[in-house]
Amino acid sequence: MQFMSRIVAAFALIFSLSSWQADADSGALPPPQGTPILTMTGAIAKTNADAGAQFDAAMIAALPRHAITTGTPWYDEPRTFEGPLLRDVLAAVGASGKTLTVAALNDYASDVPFSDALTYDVVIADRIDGQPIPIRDRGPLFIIYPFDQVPALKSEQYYQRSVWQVKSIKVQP
Ligand SMILES: Nc1nc2c(c(=O)[nH]1)N[C@H]1C(S)=C(S)[C@@H](COP(=O)(O)O)O[C@H]1N2
Ligand SMILES: [Mo]
Repeated sequence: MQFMSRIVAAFALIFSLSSWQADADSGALPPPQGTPILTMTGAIAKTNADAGAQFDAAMIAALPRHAITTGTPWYDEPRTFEGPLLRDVLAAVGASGKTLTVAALNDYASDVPFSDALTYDVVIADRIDGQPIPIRDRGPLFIIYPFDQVPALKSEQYYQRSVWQVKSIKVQP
């Protein structure tokens, strides 16, 4: 495991030194039918609105799903967070860049290295223990790293990047 984590760390370093493009998903991005809950802007190849690329809850729910059961600083017990992988959301808009500026409904914002999305199975959770996440419980979208699966992530640096009440992601070169 020690060896593997060194390999992971080495790749993370290499990723951090270059700009990365998510695997471009072919096809157009349809406009949202419902209320947009996530707006992507910046270095993205696909848009569906003047504001950039907007997703409603159904569009987020239609992406491939991934679940992480982990303890976090926000809840006393481990919870199961489910939603698309951050890297799949980036791919869906043809994002390329180095830094993701993730902003929240409460005006918090955090810079997330693009490489985190490739190195770790980071989820943009829209469900907690199988239920939609209310805004008062840090929803509707919550960035969750696999903390229990990769214990090195249990640090203030990654907690700061775990933005809850996510409303927008700006892809910076
Ligand atoms: N939307 C939002 N996400 C956020 C924060 C915040 O204030 N708002 N604080 C960040 C920081 S600095 C940390 S350490 C963790 C834990 O913050 P909390 O204990 O205030 O929830 O959430 C991160 N995500
Ligand atoms: Mo923090």
